Amino acid sequence: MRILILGGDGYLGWPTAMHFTKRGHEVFAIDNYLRRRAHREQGTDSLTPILPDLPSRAAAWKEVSGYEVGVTEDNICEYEVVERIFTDFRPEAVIHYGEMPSAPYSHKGREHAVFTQYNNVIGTLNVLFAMAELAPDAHLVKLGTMGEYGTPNIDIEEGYIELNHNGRTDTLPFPKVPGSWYHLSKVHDSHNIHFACRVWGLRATDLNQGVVYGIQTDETRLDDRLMTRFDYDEVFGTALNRFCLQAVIGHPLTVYGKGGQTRGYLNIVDTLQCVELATLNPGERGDFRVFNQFTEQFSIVELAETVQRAGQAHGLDVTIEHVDNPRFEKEEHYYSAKHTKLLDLGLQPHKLSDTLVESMFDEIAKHRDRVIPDHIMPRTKWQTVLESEAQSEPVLEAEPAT
Ligand code: USQ
Repeated sequence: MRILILGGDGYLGWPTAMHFTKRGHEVFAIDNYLRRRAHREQGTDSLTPILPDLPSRAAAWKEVSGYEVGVTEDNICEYEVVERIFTDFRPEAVIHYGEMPSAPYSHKGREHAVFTQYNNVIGTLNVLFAMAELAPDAHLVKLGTMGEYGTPNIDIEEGYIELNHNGRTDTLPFPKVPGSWYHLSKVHDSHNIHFACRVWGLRATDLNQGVVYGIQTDETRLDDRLMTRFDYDEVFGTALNRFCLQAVIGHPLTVYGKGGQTRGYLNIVDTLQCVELATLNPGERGDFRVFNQFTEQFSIVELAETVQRAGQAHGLDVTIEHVDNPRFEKEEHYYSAKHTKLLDLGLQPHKLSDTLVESMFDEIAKHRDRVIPDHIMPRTKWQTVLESEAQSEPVLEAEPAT
């Protein structure tokens, strides 16, 4: 299958590119290095020392495995770019990771919120128009987020809910009450994609993914040059990855507020499985499928306690600190989200275990000299925008890297 990967330089995009070529697919990856530039601007970096660009990663992959990934360094917010790639590559599947992925980044101030929504919504709109014009049979596999739903006081369904209202019944998109400008950008995408499926008969799968953790996949393990990025800073790092790094360097685990915030989680190797299952089993033309993509749910305190326990077994002295919550979110709430559609397609979950956490400690410890401790504590606040220390930071331009 000809598979186009948008955001092919990212934490998930690069392992996905290797994964699909190894299974005999023709892969082309595009990225404009948005996250690398955002890191440079805030003085942070990936813990893992990744190769400097996509062409060097593709060359290393070819040398190690013999497989080729086609790459281009460009921006999907420019329609000519998307048109050119669709014309030249003629994708049968489009895997779309190509977005600004951080909730805190979108809360640094007005410009960051505008940039996030412009970048994510316009990029996706360009992809939809290119599909309608040039690849109407292709299947869009879009990375959405569980955060689109928020934390409602009812069970979360997979995308749709049957409602009875004043004696009438309909199946409608599940209500969405997201918790950040970033998560909202994904809600806007979902609405736009659903509309394009209904009106133009495109086919798409929205993968509402939970928080991903992990550092290695079967392919990244083959050679140090194939490593994926690993973010731990307050802007791009996510809960479990941050906690594992904090445990290794002796920083207290940063539980925000009471820590009852519950989310869905999955191992990075299960992201690859889920994306593959969705891609190889497309829906019909006109279908907008929504899969909830996570394997287990935990509260933040449960995660911190798991890391603490694994740390103790590993000889680390791990403490847990409840820091002031920089976000506006419920800290104690009901949470029960369905996630059976990917299991029905054959997903075999790799669940979180103390051994897995300990193996992450070992990987992290190899690069501990690269940690920048100043960027671990949260400083981007949801409610005090004007007082935020990050207010003076520059915003990325929606321009390709030069
Ligand atoms: N949290 C802490 N301490 C930390 C970091 C986070 O208590 O040091 C808490 C947050 O307050 C939040 C929860 O952990 O309640 C999750 O935060 P996160 O930073 O791990 O994840 P989030 O901001 O939700 O975003 C991440 C990815 C995003 C993806 C999303 C899936 O950055 O791209 O869409 O996870 S989900 O959370 O299901 O919406």
